[in-house]
Amino acid sequence: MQPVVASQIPGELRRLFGAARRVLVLTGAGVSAESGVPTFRGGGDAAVWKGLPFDVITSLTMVERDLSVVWEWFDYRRGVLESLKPNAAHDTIARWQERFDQLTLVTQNVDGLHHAAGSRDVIEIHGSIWHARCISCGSRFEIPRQGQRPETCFACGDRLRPDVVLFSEILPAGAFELAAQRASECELCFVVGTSAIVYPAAALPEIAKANGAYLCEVNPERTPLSDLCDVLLTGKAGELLPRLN
Ligand code: BJW
Repeated sequence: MQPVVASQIPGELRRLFGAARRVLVLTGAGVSAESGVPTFRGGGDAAVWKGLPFDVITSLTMVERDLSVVWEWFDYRRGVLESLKPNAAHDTIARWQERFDQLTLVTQNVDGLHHAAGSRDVIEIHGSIWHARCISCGSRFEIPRQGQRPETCFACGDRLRPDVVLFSEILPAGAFELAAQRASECELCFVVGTSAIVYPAAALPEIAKANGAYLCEVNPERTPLSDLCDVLLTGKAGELLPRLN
């Protein structure tokens, strides 16, 4: 069946939103676009990260070949993020955790803005720009908002890299498994601000749908997932999500 395309909240979605107990939200770069965070691939008039193509710089090859260039890129991005704040989409999703028996928030974003908005237990399936990880022993360290980032591992002394998931790398232990479990249990699934081309993240709404969930995409543009959805809310997340409350 073709999805309903809407820029206002359709009655069926409003009814399900009122009745649902288990809800999963998958977010991507578009949810942070209205905070001023550039996206990776554009869409919805969002700004795009500039510089080296991100899939070159965020590659395992680059980590192995020139870790200092990779750090330069992530230091720059943390610098951009320092002054940015959560927007109405982050705030709305954070409030939903009080509304539903089980609200699972899975984000592909590494920017920490869901935490900043007050969301708890966020499943960060692509890691966090605010953490570093040892290339040898895997120990993780928080990067302070102010001051120096740690250069070497406090546990074994080896070099640190950004604790983010690059192409061809596996996701943080247990993160996808938990997200997939919650996707298979949810009644309502929101897919917000993602181009839905990066797997396995993009498989989560597919799992939800296969297990009977109602699927709602929130995006100014269509994605490869759109045809699977029950409703497409066409527009900006920060404008549309608050209308559900
Ligand atoms: C708005 C808006 C507004 C604008 N409101 N919306 C199965 C099939 C095919 C391929 C694979 C597969 N399994 C694995 C792969 C390989 C690969 C993959 O998926 N490749 C595809 C590109 C083809 N996946 C992996 O390698 C993953 N690892 C893995 O699977 O390990 C096991 C394995 C290994 C080897 C072989 C097989 C299996 C790891 C993926 C890691 C992704 N990493 C990155 C970088 C993170 C670090 C960093 O930040 O630099 O994650 S890539 C980049 O893309 C980043 C993002 O999280 C991710 C997704 O991007 P996102 O969030 O969707 O952003 P955009 O920019 O693409 O889209 C923005 C959207 O917002 C647009 O739609 C706009 O319209 C919209 N928008 N304004 C709402 N206001």
